[in-house]
Amino acid sequence: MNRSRIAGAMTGFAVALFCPERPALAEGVILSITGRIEGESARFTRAELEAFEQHSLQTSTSVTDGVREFEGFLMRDLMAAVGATGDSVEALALNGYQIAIPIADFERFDVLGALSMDGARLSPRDKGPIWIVYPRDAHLELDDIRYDMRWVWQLQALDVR
Ligand SMILES: Nc1nc2c(c(=O)[nH]1)N[C@H]1C(S)=C(S)[C@@H](COP(=O)(O)O)O[C@H]1N2
Ligand SMILES: [Mo]
Repeated sequence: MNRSRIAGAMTGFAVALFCPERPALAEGVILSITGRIEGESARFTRAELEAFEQHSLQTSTSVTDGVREFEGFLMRDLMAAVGATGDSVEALALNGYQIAIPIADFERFDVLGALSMDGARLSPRDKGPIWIVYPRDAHLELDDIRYDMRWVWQLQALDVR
């Protein structure tokens, strides 16, 4: 082994030693899914989430003015992709907000994992990178505080239960 090989090996060792893998911070990953799915966990980059069929919906929200257009993947497609078998998902946001959402919501309604609003990417400063958005204006029953609570913005992780 020459010097640079040895140096390279030592750097790799140091990185492995001092930077243990933290799933939520793995490079480019914006969403981690755990719990009752196929495999231990699933991680998605923005590009991987954009590779799902993209859907858009227009709705008013409880936190913005007027009607907005959201675009992203269907939560039901995400559940299918990870092989979710549970009854609910515990959604966790970057700000620590956490709430259980019945998976049945994703079957009954076209609930989006929205990645953009009005054509602009959602950033962590502005409800991004992922905002769970319900088609509220299309279903009277969704205009309800119980559903408003499930509009998790800054979504970071889902645990299927
Ligand atoms: N990340 C995150 N998402 C969240 C919340 C929150 O605090 N953090 N509040 C929830 C609640 S309780 C409701 S009613 C709606 C609207 O929240 P707001 O009325 O506090 O603006 O967003 C939901 N999504
Ligand atoms: Mo709320």
